[in-house]
Amino acid sequence: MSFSNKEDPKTLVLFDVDGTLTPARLTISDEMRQTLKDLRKKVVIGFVGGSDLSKQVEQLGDTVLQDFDYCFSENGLTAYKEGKKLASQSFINWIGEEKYNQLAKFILRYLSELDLPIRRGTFIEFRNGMINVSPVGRNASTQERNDYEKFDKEHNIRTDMVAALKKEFPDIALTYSIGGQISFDVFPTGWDKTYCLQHVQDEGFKTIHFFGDKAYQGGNDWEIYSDDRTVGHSVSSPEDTIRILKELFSL
Ligand code: M1P
Repeated sequence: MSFSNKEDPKTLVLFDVDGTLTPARLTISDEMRQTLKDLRKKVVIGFVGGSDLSKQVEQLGDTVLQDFDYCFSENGLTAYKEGKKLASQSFINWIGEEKYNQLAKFILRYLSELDLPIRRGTFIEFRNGMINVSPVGRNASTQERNDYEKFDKEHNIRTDMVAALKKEFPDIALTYSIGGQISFDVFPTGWDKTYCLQHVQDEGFKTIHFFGDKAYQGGNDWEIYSDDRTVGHSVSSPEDTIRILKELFSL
């Protein structure tokens, strides 16, 4: 067991990123940074997000691999412990080129037929452990993101599209997760945030806390929040996360 420098090395605290450590897609505040620094002296800390590492670096800072004991990108498909990379799997190996082609063609056709007020670029982002599908495109600005999110809620764009994909590909064991503002993630069933727990389950932790803002059925924190291996904390904002941490760990 490493982490012997901590007051309580057998407690791990994992955090979702968007809406939990930072406002959606924005950067970490000084207050959150300091709170995590204080917490890290006491326990082992890590984050688990759906985004890839480059986006988490944008949000959590260039030194993210040094600032957290565990870094789990793409739900743990890309994983680091104490700055060192752990073994990972890939979405494309799992699904195979032929089925992925069918899926991508269906998605692009479906997107091309949607009536949307604006479109930007990068409609399918191909990641190591998943694909991310965005009707407006991942190059949307912050304002365009906010506008799209509102439009999506009014017109059920993403929920309808997920229903269409489920209907079209009932034989592929895929999970569709609407976790952010402008997109949804598509990954093999089981590769949700609980995937990261396999990296820590034999590490001797007695308690694993998880903090997330989408801890409701259908939200992308639900599976890990409700998993028997974690103590789940549902938060409403990064400020709420800080409040609970201060109470729980006497910071
Ligand atoms: O972390 C939540 C989600 O954040 C982004 O979503 P969006 O761009 O739609 O706001 C994406 O990185 C997504 O993969 C992730 O699940």
